[in-house]
Amino acid sequence: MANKNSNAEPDFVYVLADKTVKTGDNVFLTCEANTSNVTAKWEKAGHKLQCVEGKHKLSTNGTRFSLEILNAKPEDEANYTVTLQNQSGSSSCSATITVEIKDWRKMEKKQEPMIKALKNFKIFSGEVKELRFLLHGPIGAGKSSTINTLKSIFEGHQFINCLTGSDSTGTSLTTKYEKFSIGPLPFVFYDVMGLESNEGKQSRGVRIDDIVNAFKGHIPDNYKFREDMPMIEEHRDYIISPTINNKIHCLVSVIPADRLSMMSEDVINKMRNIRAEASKLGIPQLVFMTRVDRVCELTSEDLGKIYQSKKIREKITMCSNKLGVTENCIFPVKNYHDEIRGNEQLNCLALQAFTQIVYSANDYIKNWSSKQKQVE
Ligand SMILES: Nc1nc2c(ncn2[C@@H]2O[C@H](COP(=O)(O)OP(=O)(O)O)[C@@H](O)[C@H]2O)c(=O)[nH]1
Ligand SMILES: [Mg+2]
Repeated sequence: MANKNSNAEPDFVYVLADKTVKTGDNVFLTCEANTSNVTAKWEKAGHKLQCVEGKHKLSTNGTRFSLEILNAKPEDEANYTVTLQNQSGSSSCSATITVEIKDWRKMEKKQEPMIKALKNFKIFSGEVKELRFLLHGPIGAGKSSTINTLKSIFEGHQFINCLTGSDSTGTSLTTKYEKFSIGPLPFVFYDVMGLESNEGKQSRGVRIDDIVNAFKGHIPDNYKFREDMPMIEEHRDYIISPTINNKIHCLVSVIPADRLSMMSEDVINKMRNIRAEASKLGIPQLVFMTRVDRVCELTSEDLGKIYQSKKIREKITMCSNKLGVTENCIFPVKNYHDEIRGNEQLNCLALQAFTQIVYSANDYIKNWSSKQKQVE
């Protein structure tokens, strides 16, 4: 190389290359000049790079000029430029660093092991015929759709729109205490009438005292809830001495991700009150956050990337703050909605969430069992 040390105008032998890294990785940008008789100036997004100790490492080795960025963070994502200069002139090149967020939760990729585990699941106590889940949440949250999704996984066919309401319905479709089974599994769902709040009017939907009655096992199947009065002992169908088989074993709050920020105080307060009542009775509680495809393009295009999505993560944090639930109790799900075919990723998300509520309900049964033994 004749002009390596001469006063030639700087030029690049190798230019910087674009890099895509995960958070926490180190990134190495390097270029090679035609001469070592140059100084290198680095820029980030068009401004002089402010070197930070422990973050940036600049180095020169003969004709090689490098920048190392340690422990990449989303804020390191930018276009970086190096300008080589000497008395004969200058030359620049740029590269973009993209920082992907690491999966913040593990996504199960195979549905079969989860399906098998649920099919073989044995309830802790032989006295308990089935684990009973109560789904509650605002109208249009996706409660019926969630049941449809699980049914379609275990019953092998699609259940689009047979139970679900339309997006625009102003009032709830579900008014009965109706039981939904999931194939032959010992798990049943009750989908209680939506929690409504109609423009300034009082909140409607199932009364909190009736939800508590359901928790405790006083409400029979197919009871039609009334807004004006709760179920009372004097009612001919009131279950006076409920057994464990009449009670609710796990509460599932269903929250639509795309409407979270618009939910009224009224509905939120009602949900918080219901959760508080469940806590008093020792009933485990989890949250299904539905309609995730509506809030994140990345997720909508590839459900497998849901746990890399910043938007979904933000929604989970928002949901956690609003409802006062820890983030690890919130499960994002997407329901069958306009799909024609089954989708394994969609099933996996639903199955992960379902598995959690099954284990939580079973924990409730374990507690109940050990209390029974103490009494005996
Ligand atoms: N895009 C999308 N739409 C959904 C999802 N879950 C439910 N929906 C739609 O949201 C609307 C309300 O759902 P529905 O299950 O009837 O809500 P419910 O009132 O809580 O029972 C329906 O049009 C569903 O098709 C989802 O995960 N993604
Ligand atoms: Mg419904």
